[in-house]
Parts: sequence; C-alpha cells; structure tokens
Amino acid sequence: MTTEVIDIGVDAVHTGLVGGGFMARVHAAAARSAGARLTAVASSSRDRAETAARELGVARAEDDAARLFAASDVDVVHICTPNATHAPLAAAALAAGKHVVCEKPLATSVADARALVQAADDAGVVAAVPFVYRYHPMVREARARVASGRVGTLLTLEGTYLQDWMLRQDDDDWRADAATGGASRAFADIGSHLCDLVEFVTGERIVRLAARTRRVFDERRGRTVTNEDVAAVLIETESGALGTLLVSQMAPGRKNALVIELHGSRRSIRFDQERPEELWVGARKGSRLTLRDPATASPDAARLQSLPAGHPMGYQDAFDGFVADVYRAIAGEPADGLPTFADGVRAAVVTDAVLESAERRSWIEVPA
Ligand code: SOE
Repeated sequence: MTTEVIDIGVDAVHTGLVGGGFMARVHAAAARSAGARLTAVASSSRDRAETAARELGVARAEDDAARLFAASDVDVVHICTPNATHAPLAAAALAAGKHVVCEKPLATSVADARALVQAADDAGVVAAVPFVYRYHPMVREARARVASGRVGTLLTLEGTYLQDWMLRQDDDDWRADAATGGASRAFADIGSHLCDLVEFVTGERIVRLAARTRRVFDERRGRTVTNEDVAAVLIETESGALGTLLVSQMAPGRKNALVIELHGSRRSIRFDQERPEELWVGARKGSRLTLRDPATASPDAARLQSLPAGHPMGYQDAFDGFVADVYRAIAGEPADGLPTFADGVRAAVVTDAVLESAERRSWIEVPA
C-alpha cells in the first residue's frame, strides 16, 4: 500500500528514514513540520519496511538502506535504528554524500564516532545528533541567563534523568543486549542527554568524574545482560563546580524525568523536561517560577517558540525545533546550538569515562 504524499514545492528537503520504531515516528513528524518531503523509509526486511512506510505515511519502502542512500530523491537521511548499526549506516550515508541525522549514541565506540566526524567533514555535509532537549525554549533561556552572568559563578549542580520502562525483570529491549545496544545502556541512552544538557547550559566541560554503575538483573527474558540499569556520577566542571548525576531506567513512576538544577553565586536555576514551560529561578530573596513567554524571553529562547505563551510546548516541539535547524543548516542558514557529530563524540567520550571509572572504582580525567 502506498500513501499519497503532498509535494510542497521544489525547495523542500527530501528526507529518507532508516528504521520504523518510536523514534522514527518522532523524526517523521518533525521532518514534516519542517516542510520536508518524506520520500522513502528503509528497514531490515520488506515486511518491516512496508509496515513502517504505512505507519509513517511514506510512499516508498526499501528493505536495504543502501538503496535509500543511493537514491537521487533523498537529500538527508535520518538514522533511527539500534545503536550498534548507527556507525556503519551513518558512514555509508555520508559516503553517498547525504546529510545525516543520526540517533544517539552516534557510535558505540569513541573511535567510530570520531571517524564519522572526519567523514562528515570530508563530505562537507550537515551531520547532526538529536540532543533535542537543547530545543526546549526554557533550556535556551537557562543557557542565556548563565551566559549573561545572571546566575553568577557556578558553584554546584545536580542532574537526574529517570525512567521506569526497565523496572521489571521481564522488561526487555534491544538496548539491554550489548551486541545491539552497546557496552553502556542507561548512561549511553539517557545519561548522554543529561551530560549534553549540563555542558550546553553551563558552557563548561565536565573535566573529571567518579562513577558507580549497577545492573539489577543479569538476565532479562532469557537474554544475558551485561550493560547497566543505573549510574550515579560525581562530577567536576572546568571552573571547579561540583555536581551529581543520577541516571536510572528503573525508577517507578518516572517516565522521562530529566532535571537539571544549577546553583550559581547569584541565582539558582532549575529545568524539568516534564514541565518544559517553566524555569525555576532561585534567589536568597524572591525565588520565582518563570513561565515561557516570547515577549519576555531571551532572543535564542524566543526564536524557538512556535506557540504563544500559555499554549504548552513539549517533547515533539523540541524535536521539531531541532529538525528545523538541521534543515536550516542544510540551506546554509545559521542554526545556533545545533548538536552535531562532534557532540556525539563528546557523549561517547563521557560515556567511556563513566564506564572506566566504574570499573576502576576511581576518579577519571575526562579528555577534552
Ligand atoms: C528511551 O530511553 C528514549 O526513547 C531515549 O532513547 C530517547 O533519547 C529519550 O529522548 C526518551 O527515551
């Protein structure tokens, strides 16, 4: 079955998708909202590809990603497949000269992630990783306030990213299999978002860390599990700020609870991904809850507000903002704060440091 696609004009970006799961749906919706024409979807079998095409409303189904990379009616490829396939698929798409959006983790090793940055540079294309929480307007507001000095010198910070979809032993997913998911699961999957946000908002690198990880179940549905369910990390940033990060996919009732709270010498600031319209600004006197409002926001936060104040924006809007910026970059327009493959390398470096620290039970210097 094919679905009719509305051609919105010769200037539309032509998008191809690889993968047909939850993330592919989010990418497809974002691509459409950015005005792209979705031309094809590839998956690992004919059956899966046709199901994905039907569900995503894409006209052409391919059971071989290579055909999608070779297609002349595809400008940009979105890779939404299991982690271990990201690097080879992204490398092949870049070799074919396509712009690439690759789900995180960009690769399951630092070396592979670095090779992709080089390949993207050589190809001269846009290569982005969806660290999409950067696209919540109130995250930009927090970042602008830190950059302007309103928060003061960073003293401490606290970050948590909690989910519960792996709580029970019979909860299973390809991410729990090191062969498809990689050596790290919870940290690579969601801790990477948290570290990206901490560094993006503070403008500071994490320079050293001490981590403990925990695997609650060694086996899930007959599958031997070797990667972690939980990670707790002490961190120090380049200015000497100290912080803690807690990452778990086994926290009952927490669905996608990403929170960062920064404490500066003048103000504190707190962003909660499940309450994305708000920013808590703490002060010794007069703490306030600031609501999203284009009329009062910093220019960077205002530019990402596709809806007026009081009309709540959320996860999909952040994704839409990210993909719109990718397509802006493809058109040669500015896209401030776009997370690129270099940010994918950074996430791989921090993830490696967490695993190494947990294994050696010691502090680790995180390479720049
Ligand atoms: C699953 O943990 C997941 O879908 C992540 O892979 C995403 O990156 C996150 O945004 C939501 O949770």
